Amino acid sequence: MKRYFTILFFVLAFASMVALFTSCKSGSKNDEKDLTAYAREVYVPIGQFDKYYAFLSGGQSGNVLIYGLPSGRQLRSVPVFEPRAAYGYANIPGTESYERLKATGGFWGDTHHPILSETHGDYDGRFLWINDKANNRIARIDLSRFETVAIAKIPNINALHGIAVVSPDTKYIIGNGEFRAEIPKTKYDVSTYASVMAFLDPISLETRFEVIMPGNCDINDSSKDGRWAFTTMYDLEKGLTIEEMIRRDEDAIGAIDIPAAERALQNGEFQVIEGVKVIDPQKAKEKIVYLIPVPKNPHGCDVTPDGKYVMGSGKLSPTVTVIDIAKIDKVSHPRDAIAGQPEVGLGPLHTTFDGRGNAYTSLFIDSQIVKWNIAKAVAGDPSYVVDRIDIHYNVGHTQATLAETMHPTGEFLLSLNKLSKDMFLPVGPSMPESQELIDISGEKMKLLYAFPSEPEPHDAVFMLAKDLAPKVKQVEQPAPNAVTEEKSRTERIGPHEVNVYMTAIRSKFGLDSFEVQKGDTVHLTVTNIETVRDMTHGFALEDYGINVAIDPGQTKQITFVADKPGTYWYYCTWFCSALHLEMRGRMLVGEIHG
Ligand code: RUQ
Ligand code: CUA
Repeated sequence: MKRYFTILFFVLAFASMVALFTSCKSGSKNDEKDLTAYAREVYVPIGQFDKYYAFLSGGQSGNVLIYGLPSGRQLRSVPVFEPRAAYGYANIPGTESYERLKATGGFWGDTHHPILSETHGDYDGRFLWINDKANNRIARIDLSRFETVAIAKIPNINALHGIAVVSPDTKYIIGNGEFRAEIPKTKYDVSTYASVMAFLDPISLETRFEVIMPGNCDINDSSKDGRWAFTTMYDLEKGLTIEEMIRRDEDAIGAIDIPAAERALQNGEFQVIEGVKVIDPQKAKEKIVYLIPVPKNPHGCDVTPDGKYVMGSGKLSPTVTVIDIAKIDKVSHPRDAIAGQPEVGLGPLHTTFDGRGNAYTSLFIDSQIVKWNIAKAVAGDPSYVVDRIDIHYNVGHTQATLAETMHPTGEFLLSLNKLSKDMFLPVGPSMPESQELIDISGEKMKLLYAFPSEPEPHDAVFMLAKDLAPKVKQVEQPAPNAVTEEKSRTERIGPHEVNVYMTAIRSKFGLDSFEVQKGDTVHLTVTNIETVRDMTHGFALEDYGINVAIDPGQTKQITFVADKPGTYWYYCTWFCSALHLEMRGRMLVGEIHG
């Protein structure tokens, strides 16, 4: 057994390299005769909408990518942990978005897991959350405007990795630390290394409490009834090097009894560390954390749509461990909660569901998606594997449409592949990532097509367009500080401070010019007074590093110091009309102050 794992480890480590030399045979991806049929399945005629929104994490790009499915057309990307001048997001000191990033850990993030808000176990279209593994942050995106509205840093966590909504009504967002380090981090001390699971308020993102875990954590999910928070744990050895982390053949899925943790909290069984109530389950009266053994270094953690099972995908073991959730606190040994452990292939990373009793597991090493029947696997029926399909290449996450809800649609599955190699035109030594869309509506899976993306989508979630599109705002309601056309003006409020107010509408700013003095602090307020969707204007000020986008109805405020004398044109950056180029004005910076 030991030898098998050692071999498997090396296979895993070198899989990408080997695949690079062996799998570059374009044209072998689909059966020629099926191509038109497949194309018809994904073709969305001009003027018609995609059936699904797909939200993909942007990984080290620090954003969220939004695609329409099945077309694979990219609709937008939402900047989260990175500045984006085009939208005026976090690119100008003093603005809310800029100061929020600065205060929570900086202007770059590593986003992994997008999750959607739920009501009664189904998506309600209000919010999307995404983690920043690199800076231990979480962000909330308001889906009525596809904009990041809140970001928080989670205390006592190193590498905030798995996040999940606590079903069915989003009571908490749970987030774990993948790495272990000192808690609290006051000095170097290996003996205090730990990892925690944090329970966050979904709106304020405040950490309500944390639970210390007996090892590291990786990927999370929750039971459908709000009772359990689950996490895969791949380093129960508490190793510090790769060799130490893979020493044992057994790790675990950790299950946190949420009501028991809440009771411990009420009974004062916690310590406040870094301002957060931290529960040490070893000191609690009630049992809070259960460890269900799973083979060596598991990865994905996925609860079935009916809430019956939680599954740990094997990674270094060719199996998926199926755990009967109802048995976790009933059996004398946690091992007895295991309902099945089907072998699925090499390098299983994540499992997703179609709501018809089938599971789909991504196989990183085999570069395959395997479809298997859950009931058969649990019953020990050897014919549990239904189908396998080759993907291109080295799939990480895989997600089926609405698989995280209680009502999956079982229509499409996205294979989020780590390497694209020969799939697209070369764009340098580094290639785009490859997402493959698979039709899972029938018995056999059908690979429809692939589309590239910026690096690198880790995970994806989907919403039916009909459930979200009607909730998306068309124009903003005027804010209390909105400027009206008659009120465009300049107002000196101090010897070195000026307020400037102006409107923007096709194709004119409220002020053709305004005058300030060198050294003045300028508080600029611009309101877009358009009343129709899509008429976004921009305000860019040449040589001052300023650009904002102002959506219809929206008001933006920017403060800067006019530290250079002379004439500086401001102009609209969104091509809004035939007179877009003329939509500009001058900031005149005098030298009265010397
Ligand atoms: S992890 S390839 Cu960051 Cu989601 Cu599994
Ligand atoms: Cu307004 Cu271009």
